[in-house]
Amino acid sequence: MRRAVCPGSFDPVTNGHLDIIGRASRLFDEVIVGVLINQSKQGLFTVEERIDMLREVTASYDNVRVESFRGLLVDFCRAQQASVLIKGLRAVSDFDYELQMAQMNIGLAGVETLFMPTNPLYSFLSSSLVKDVAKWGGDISAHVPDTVRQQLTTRLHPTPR
Ligand code: COD
Repeated sequence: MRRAVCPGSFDPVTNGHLDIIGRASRLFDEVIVGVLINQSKQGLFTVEERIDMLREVTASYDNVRVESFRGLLVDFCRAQQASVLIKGLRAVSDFDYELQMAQMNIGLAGVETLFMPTNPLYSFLSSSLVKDVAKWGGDISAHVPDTVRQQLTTRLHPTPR
């Protein structure tokens, strides 16, 4: 079985992430979305909330599964019996660090990284930017699925009691 991992923080998932996950699901028998548990960085959403959102928005893909991991990504790949990582590349600025990680991951455990060019519609999109725009009341409806937009609004602008 050809199995690939799409790793990330997904705090929260954006349409850019979803585009990469959907395209990967057409190339591999199974795609595992790996959500990093990062104890040194607190996100806006808990890992459980991020997983719930990811499961909801990938529910239409039969061959996509969402899991969390801590520690090294290559250890997660080994545990999932996946030898390929899929990463989206937005711009040249992404490439430098992604190349370093790809080379480290192949050296550590022989895990290959395949890069997919971002859909031009989403080439400027990141979770951080979406959170910033949402924080100041900007329209993010073109950038995240509706359920994510609603949860961002509730988290950032709770109704006063
Ligand atoms: N268009 C296309 N792709 C996108 C877009 C977009 N608009 N936005 C994000 N992506 C893709 C990128 O490929 C990105 O890598 C991935 O989605 C996830 O993005 P984020 O921002 O949610 O996640 P990151 O970049 O914080 O995730 C980093 C990892 C979790 C992959 C990394 O920190 C990691 O591997 N950590 C585990 C520890 C480890 O193994 N360290 C050693 C590495 S060599």
